[in-house]
Amino acid sequence: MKKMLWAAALLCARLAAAQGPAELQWSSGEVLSVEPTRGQVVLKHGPINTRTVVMEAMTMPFKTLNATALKSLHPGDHVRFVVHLLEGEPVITRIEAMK
Ligand SMILES: [Cu+2]
Repeated sequence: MKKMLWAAALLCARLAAAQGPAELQWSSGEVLSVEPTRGQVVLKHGPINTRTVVMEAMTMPFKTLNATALKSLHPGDHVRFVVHLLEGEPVITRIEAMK
């Protein structure tokens, strides 16, 4: 009985890791330029270490899934963002300015 509970708890933890809100892995950076019409933002980002994307700190352009979120961003803004590997390319799925 104890073993079954343990197995269930483990399974829950795995499911949570795979799809729960806790899965959001934020990275941080600074906006250098933003092009909402192209859904693109250039970030000077810190080290990224998520399940699918690992990078040293660098400056690079990112595509975003949500171009609307870019409209409120400006050069110089400090942001946090969630990046995923989509078709082999890092794509930002969430981005928001830090106050
Ligand atoms: Cu990078």
